[in-house]
Amino acid sequence: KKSVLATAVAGLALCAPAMAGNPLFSDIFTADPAALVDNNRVYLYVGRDEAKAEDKDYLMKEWRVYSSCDMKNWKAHGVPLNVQTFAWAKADAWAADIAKRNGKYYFYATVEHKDKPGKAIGVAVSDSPTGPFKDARGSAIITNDMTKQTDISWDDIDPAVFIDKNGQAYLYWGNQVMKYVKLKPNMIDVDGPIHTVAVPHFTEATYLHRHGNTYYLSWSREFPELTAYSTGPSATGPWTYRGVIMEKNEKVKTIHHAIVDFNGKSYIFYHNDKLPGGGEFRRSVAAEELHYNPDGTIRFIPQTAE
Ligand code: FUB
Repeated sequence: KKSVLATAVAGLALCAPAMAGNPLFSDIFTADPAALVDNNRVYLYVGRDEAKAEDKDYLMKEWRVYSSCDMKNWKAHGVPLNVQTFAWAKADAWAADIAKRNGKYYFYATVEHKDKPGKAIGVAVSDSPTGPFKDARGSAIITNDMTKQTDISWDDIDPAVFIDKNGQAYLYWGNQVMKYVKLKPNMIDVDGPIHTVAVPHFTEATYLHRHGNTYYLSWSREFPELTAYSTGPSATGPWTYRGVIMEKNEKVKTIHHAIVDFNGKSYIFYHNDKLPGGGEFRRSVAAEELHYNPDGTIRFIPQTAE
């Protein structure tokens, strides 16, 4: 029989920061990571790529959630929500992001709208990071009206939610044009006008985080995509372009990322095509440690198999 001390030490060893091999999950194809650190665990939300090898488009119906206390051992928690969670949506569980406020978890998700043109963003809520989530407002928080000549049906995708130190929440999103809007404290309504942000070669997959007193706005640039970033003194800039932190993938053109601090280290999650049988519509989520230089810039991150 193990002593209480031995059990505690074993538990600690299990939760010492380590890195699992990449890709993180090998039972299914996964894409578009979103991450949340909560109660000493990192929760990783991914879209499930269900396309067959010969398919020429995404087939994504649900999100999956995994969690870890050490970045090495991942627990699968199943399907916290899917396209049907939003009665007004008809397909495409594309990229998402999550935030916690007042003990509730708010999940912002890209889906194809049933009645409005193209993609829209919904928000679902749960009392637990592993779900189940339910539609928080019964309608999309962001829709595409296709009123401008330049509008494309997928320009309202890839939400990134950020809650600032003063409690103000922001939703960033977009494809080709980066947009953001303030959120009301209820996290489910927008507060004020939609703004656009000009960053070099913006494609999609906006991400906003803070490290120390610096705000980091990152995104996928060009196509095939590289991960690039700017820094600024506030959640709305002004932004100074700092360069590329991750090179494009070998085969798959997208790379969608998320960045978190966890257990005293920083990590970037992204997707590539490294799971056997992988490809454009059969992606796999991976993680790397991310290092900040003393001047606050981010060191270039090579992709590894570790
Ligand atoms: O997974 C579908 C779309 O591909 C995402 O919304 C984009 O970020 C890109 O990864």
